[in-house]
Amino acid sequence: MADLDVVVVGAGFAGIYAVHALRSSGLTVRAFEAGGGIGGTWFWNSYPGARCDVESKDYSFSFSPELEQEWSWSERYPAQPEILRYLSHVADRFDLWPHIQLNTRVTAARWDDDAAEWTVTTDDGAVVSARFFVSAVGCLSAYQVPSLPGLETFSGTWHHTARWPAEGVDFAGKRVGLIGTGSTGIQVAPQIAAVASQLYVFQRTANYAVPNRNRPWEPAAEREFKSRYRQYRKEARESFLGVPVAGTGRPVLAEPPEDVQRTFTERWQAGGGMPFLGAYTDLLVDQAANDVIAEFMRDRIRETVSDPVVAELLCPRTFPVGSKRLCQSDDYYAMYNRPNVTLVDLRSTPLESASAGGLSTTSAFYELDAIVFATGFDAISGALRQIDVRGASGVALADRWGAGPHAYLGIATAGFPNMFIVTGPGSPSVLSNMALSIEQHVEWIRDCIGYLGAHGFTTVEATSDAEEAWMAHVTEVAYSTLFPKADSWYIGANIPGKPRVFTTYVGGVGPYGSKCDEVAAAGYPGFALGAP
Ligand code: N01
Repeated sequence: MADLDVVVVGAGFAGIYAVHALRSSGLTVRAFEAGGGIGGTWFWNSYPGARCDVESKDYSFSFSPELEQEWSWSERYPAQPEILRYLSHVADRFDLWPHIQLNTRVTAARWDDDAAEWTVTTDDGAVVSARFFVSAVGCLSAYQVPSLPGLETFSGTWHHTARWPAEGVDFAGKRVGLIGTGSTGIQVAPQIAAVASQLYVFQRTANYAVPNRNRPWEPAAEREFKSRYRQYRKEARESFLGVPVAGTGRPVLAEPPEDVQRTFTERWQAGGGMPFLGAYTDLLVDQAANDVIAEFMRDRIRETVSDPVVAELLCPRTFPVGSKRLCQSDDYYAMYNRPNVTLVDLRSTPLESASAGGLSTTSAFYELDAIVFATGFDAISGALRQIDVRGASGVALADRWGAGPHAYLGIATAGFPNMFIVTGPGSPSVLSNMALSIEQHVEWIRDCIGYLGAHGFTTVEATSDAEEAWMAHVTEVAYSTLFPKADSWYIGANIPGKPRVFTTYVGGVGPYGSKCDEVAAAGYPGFALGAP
């Protein structure tokens, strides 16, 4: 008999809720977390300026009406320390700590065909068996530092934003080089510029950012909102992104230009990426429509950045707006008006190497005391592939996913019985409100395990046919949009040699949830259920 019913890997939003939901249904559960604290991505990414780009009222658990009433967010967009305090409160309130083992990395998981259980090995050498193996490793956990010749000789300090020292980094009076201008780079840059003597931003691809318009959540507004929280959560589950967004419901190309300007300006003033991209129905499916929003955004950059040459370098031109994560910042573009900030264009002068004193491009040497890498992640599949996961007949997950990650409904992959992936490849995951998508997945997994027990089954495994058909659908929907046009981490383009496969389901959170519900209600077609 297995030691546990379920082993969960990770204790971020997904692992925390998995522990709670599965325990509440009577199962024995242990979560292993590599970090020294809970929080997952929010534990590791403690760089200055780290803040969620989904509003706190959305980026929070909905499973407990009491929890959502008693917790008060201080701001519209939650900062990293506040998210960690929230998750810690959740762990206290629901007594989850005894079931989470910190500072423990899962190194291997092996399915035993005969015993019909998983054997899980951790980096302290311990081995535990479980009937089910739930990956809650997160989509953005395996960070990447680009191979930069000479980095080992650099005499200053360097850090990746996803492994930020808990004690912080003192940039006061330092010359700092920042590589990367994605969501992270755009958040951390103004914070460094405020204290460093000089900040060089090494930009390979200019990026779009909309204002946050972050502000405190006033008590009166909070009270009013909380009086209708339940209804709001329901609307969120049925929505496209996992956040109810009111669009005009019309295509931008059919709209008079003055109305378009007014609509975009209003949404720009209100702040936030989702309402901006959700303003019109064709922005993410029609290049001509996207060109309209792109030009509006480039105009905002030009009117913010005083040096016209720098402004033009900051104007994105190589991908449709929204096909990479739309960044959010109230101070990124204006930062370039500071005398201590220099933009280095890596398109015209690529980065060549590091040396003891700094970084060299093909045209100049930059003397630096510190380097910050905001260079992203081996996303979606990277963290799970770092574990030696072996399914039926000893097949390695890394081999099974050699041509790209795939999973039926984004939850389970053929050949790996009793293994579930929270927000895995083929689910809306990173293109949705992750907190909500995590809850939906965890509840589906809990109900599936409950169904097996109630009907005398012990194993569940996605069939190859169902998985293939689902991934074909995921691909078809993706290629009806502009998303695949970008060289983004969504499609694996940021990792040398990674297969170019778009694995996020962009058919909408609401329709996706209905499909999952239908599968459960019909007795799990597309899955093979087995009895002893
Ligand atoms: O990573 P990224 P991120 N030389 O991959 C550059 C979430 N998130 O950590 O575009 C030079 O987006 C790379 O350049 P290019 C969010 O989902 C959310 O910023 O490949 N540059 C790019 O500029 C987000 O999408 C929040 O040409 C190199 C940057 O590094 C996801 O995390 C906050 C390079 C990487 O951008 C990842 O964001 C933060 C090289 N060799 C993150 N290699 C919020 O909620 C890479 N780059 C607000």
